[in-house]
Amino acid sequence: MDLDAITKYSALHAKPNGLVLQYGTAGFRTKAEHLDHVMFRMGLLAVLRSKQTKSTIGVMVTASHNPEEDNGVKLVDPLGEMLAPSWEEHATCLANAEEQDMPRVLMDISVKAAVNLQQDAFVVIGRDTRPSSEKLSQSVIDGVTVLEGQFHDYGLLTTPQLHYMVYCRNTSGQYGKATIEGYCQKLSKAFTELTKQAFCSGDEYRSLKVDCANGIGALKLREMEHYISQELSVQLLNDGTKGKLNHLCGADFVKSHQKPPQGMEMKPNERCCSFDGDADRIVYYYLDVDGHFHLIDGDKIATLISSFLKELLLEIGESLNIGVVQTAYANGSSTRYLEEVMKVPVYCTKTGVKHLHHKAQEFDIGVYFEANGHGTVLFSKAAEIRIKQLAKELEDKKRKAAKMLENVIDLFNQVADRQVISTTDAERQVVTPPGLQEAINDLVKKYKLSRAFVRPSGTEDIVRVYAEADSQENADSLAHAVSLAVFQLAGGVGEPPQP
Ligand code: G16
Repeated sequence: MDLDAITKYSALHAKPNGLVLQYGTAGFRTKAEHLDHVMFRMGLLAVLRSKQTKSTIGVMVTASHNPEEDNGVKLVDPLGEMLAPSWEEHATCLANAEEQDMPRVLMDISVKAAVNLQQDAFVVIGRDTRPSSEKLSQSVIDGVTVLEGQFHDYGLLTTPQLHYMVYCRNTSGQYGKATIEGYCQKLSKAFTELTKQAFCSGDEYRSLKVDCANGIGALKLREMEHYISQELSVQLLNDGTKGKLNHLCGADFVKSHQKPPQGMEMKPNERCCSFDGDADRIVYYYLDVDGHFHLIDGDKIATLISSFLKELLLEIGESLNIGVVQTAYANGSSTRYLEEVMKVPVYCTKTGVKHLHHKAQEFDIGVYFEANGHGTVLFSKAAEIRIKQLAKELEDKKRKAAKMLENVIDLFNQVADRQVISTTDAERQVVTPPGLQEAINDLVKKYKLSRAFVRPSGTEDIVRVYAEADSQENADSLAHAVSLAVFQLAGGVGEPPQP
């Protein structure tokens, strides 16, 4: 390691004194102007991680659902999954080291993690469409280069595409070609075949309006469009030509406001969906004939997918175990339906794809979705081999069901001061400040079929309050009462929350 070169280049990406950031729910996230040093250092860290794992590592420059002024960075581990927790700690130490200490902290990490510095390193980089992303991804490249790592800059990419590229490269192309073309071919082939097998007739099933949150989803869906145009006609809205990223549109807006995004005119029964800023969330929605808005969020997507998979397994007579993983944000009725009607075991983890992904790996088929629209289905290697074998061996209807499952495998890109509030029990119970949990319990008792919890966001400087009850009015009223309790007991600043 050339410590002199590191010191010299680091000074060009100097850390503002005293700035402290945490590797949060999905990497580092804050205002873009505070991130230059973090990006440079994550370039360095990606090289160490690559040397240690002898694999390609991914770096994604994005702040996903956050406002356009924010940015962020997340590292992608060798099998396309989120960075291992022990390395999140290294990332936090390195990002927060004062300028003069940084080379020493870097050395400490490589000793602690037993990194062989002679090993080659390869890093792939992607970025979203934020105005700040291009310059920040150049800072990542500077970090990679100063440690003599090799890299490939994919430029504009969705987060799932970067996960895909990492996985392809680390399986020597077995999973697919590590190019946009390879990505489009793999997914569109599975989608086309599955659509044919699923036997859906009628034009209403073949068209979809897509709100692209004024982000990368628009560019990438356009590239994908001609691969799937026989099966699906897509109309792109909020494609970034005029509006601001995630502003009054996108999956987070639609989910939290329970209404269509700006710019989306909906007729009854038209099929619509929204991505978020880096296109790793999706929520669907439609208007019924009476003009009522219906949201198919992550909870409902998980339910639909698990019933579909259960039907196929029943058809082929195979008893692979399915498990569904949710977070505390899952609506209680979706959990009850999955457990009591569908008889599928449901598990609750902390917020963050990394937690759900980890749990879902315990099953033959692990379905995981956050209510906000992140999710996928994971098939264990053994389940995948068995399904492929059955698709060859079985006959007629059974063979068709096995073939559909085979396509489902390919369709899912499987790749697995608010801090005064601390929580436990998968974030459903408050530990500190004292008295807050008791106050929430008392409020919840006043409403039927109710549930509420609070937690500090890991991506924004806010406390999230969740409430559910037997009616919208009661849920809103409970949410307001809980927000007031947070304001009073956790040292709220400014005006108390308004109903
Ligand atoms: C990220 C994470 C998600 C999480 C969301 C909100 O999403 O990947 O797992 O649900 O942040 O997290 P928090 O409630 O801690 O702010 P995204 O789409 O912004 O990357």
